[in-house]
Amino acid sequence: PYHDPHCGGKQVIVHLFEWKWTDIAKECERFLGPKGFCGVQVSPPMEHAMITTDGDRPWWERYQPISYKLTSRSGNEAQLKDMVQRCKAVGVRVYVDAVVNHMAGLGRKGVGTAGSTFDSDARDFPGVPYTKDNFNDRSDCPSHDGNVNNYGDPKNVRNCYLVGLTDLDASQEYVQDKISGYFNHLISLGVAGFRVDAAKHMWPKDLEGILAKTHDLPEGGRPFFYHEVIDRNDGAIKVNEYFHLGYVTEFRYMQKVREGASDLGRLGAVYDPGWGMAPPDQAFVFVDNHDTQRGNEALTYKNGAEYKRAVAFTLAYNYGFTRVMSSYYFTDNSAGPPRNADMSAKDVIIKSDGTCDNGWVCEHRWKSIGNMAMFRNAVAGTSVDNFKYENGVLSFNRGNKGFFAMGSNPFSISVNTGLPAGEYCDLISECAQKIRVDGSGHAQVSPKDPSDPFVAIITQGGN
Ligand code: AAO
Repeated sequence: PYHDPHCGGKQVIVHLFEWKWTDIAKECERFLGPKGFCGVQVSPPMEHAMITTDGDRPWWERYQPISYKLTSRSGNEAQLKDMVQRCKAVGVRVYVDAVVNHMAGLGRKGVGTAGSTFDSDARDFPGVPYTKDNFNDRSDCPSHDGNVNNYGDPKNVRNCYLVGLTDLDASQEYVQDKISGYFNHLISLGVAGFRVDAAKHMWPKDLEGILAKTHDLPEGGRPFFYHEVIDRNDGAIKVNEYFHLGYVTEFRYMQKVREGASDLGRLGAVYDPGWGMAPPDQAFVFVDNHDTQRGNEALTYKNGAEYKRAVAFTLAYNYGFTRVMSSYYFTDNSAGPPRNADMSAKDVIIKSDGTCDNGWVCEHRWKSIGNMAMFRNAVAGTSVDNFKYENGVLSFNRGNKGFFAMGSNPFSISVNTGLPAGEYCDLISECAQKIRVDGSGHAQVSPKDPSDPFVAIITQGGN
């Protein structure tokens, strides 16, 4: 019931990490709507702590809630509402990164981004309000220091403090009312769904209570939910505990696709049910996210061509519900978004060639990524056929609706596309070339731009 993103059957979300609401509204209108994106995951919109480290404000301050007032580093409530409505008007929905497992970290006190006072050590957050009684205390948590430190014990994972963040007791009806009240406020503004941050650290039955108090969307239907549950088959918490509550993040996909991006033949086995991976209709998948792009395991924009292969493949293949990452350039893992002297985030500037400026990477505007949303929409529901890896080129068709090929190098292949005869636009080149399919389904296929070795064609609206 929580699996419908409410975007008219479209299939791809982009995470515009740390973008301002005013910039996201424009991006919906000028790019995401026309390119067929289903929606945007936005950074946490609630009031958060302001943390200064080395003269900068780290991105992660936004994962330390002070209240559910909608003033954050990305903008205020009026700007949020304007964004949500303008995006919706062009068919793009907004999904909120919901930080509700905890409030700000121990040792912090002061004023949040909306002006509310707080004192974490006293567990006092008058902007909600939450008081000491609304938090888990040491008697609920079996760890020696009060922090999450044993992923083999569900009680430790869910009742102790994740990296010292004050852990709410969401079994309380009062806490469930406050969290669902936050969701309902956002839903009334037009938000279509939520990423539940640190859902692994929340008891599924507490989430059930919160979701039961969460309203339908104004246009009808349950909001879309996807839960951040890191299950690498190495702990007590399993993704399947959350299946009835929405999609679950599938971190094993991240590993599989990284391995496959440098050894393309392995991409046929990215979904490994034997490893406990969530089935396709439960798995929320991505090549990297805002955490993993700061670790050393995932492919990111810094990997260039290999990254493009991983993302383009993810969008071409038929596993899971897909999210594309859109970043800002960074070297310091804590560094916040590109900013002005007054700490506000810089505007996203679009250059004449369609790429971004002012420190924003905009992976979603790279041709072999942004143009694949249309492909995934057009082939939804079809199987992967004629999966082939030959002479350094990976190719397959999606039923009789689409054909995709990519290589580590430029290529030219004669191949059975599985498509009916016709002339189809190559989506990657934005129709700068057409691919001619003959009566037997065969075509001669090569990338238009040798430095971007991808070809994608669809039958529906694609010629
Ligand atoms: C900041 C400071 C802290 C300070 C704290 C409180 O950095 O030093 O103590 O404030 O003042 C973000 C930042 C944090 C930041 C926090 C609050 O990342 O650094 O803390 O904001 O400002 C676990 C959780 C998962 C979480 C992830 C980071 O399960 O939910 O840690 N992600 C979300 C957000 C994230 C955010 C928060 C949660 C908090 O996406 O941005 O934090 O709101 C294992 C476990 C995982 C665990 C990881 C990392 O996984 O299975 O559950 O994730 O470790 O601790 C191998 C390993 C496996 C490992 C896996 C990771 O497979 O075998 O053990 O890799 O992929």
